[in-house]
Amino acid sequence: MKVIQDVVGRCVKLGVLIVMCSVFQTATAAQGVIVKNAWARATAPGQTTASVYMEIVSATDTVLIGAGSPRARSAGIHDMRTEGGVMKMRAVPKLALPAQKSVKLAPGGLHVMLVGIKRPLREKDRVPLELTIEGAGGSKSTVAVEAEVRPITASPHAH
Ligand SMILES: [Cu+2]
Repeated sequence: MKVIQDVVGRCVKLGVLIVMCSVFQTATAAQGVIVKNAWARATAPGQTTASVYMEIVSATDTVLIGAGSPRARSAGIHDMRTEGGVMKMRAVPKLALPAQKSVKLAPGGLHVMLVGIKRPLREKDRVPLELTIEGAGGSKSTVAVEAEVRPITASPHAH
């Protein structure tokens, strides 16, 4: 009898474990957003803003609707355009992430702007970021990203 109870107990525990695992898997799959090569340039003394670049691939059609970082007072998505020979930066409240397409945030274009940096970004620092993603039906999720800080002179292709 004791043996049977143990077996039943184990099965129940195993069942619970399987249910928990599948819940986690669904959460990951529903999000399905992969961020690669996140980086920022080291900041100069007194500089209070910084741009973060990365490559985002979403498994399904989603929208990037916001960003945040504990290293900055606020963060947002920006785009840079040349209008009449002048570089202009504008806020992008919603950035579409079409399914399976690689969306590149790179110098001279899209970037995550950190505003009000609390301490300078130093080479080899890892800057934590949270991206807010809106999926189908308005479901929101966050993706944690770590941006690697590269030398202040780093070009887009530097590694
Ligand atoms: Cu900007």
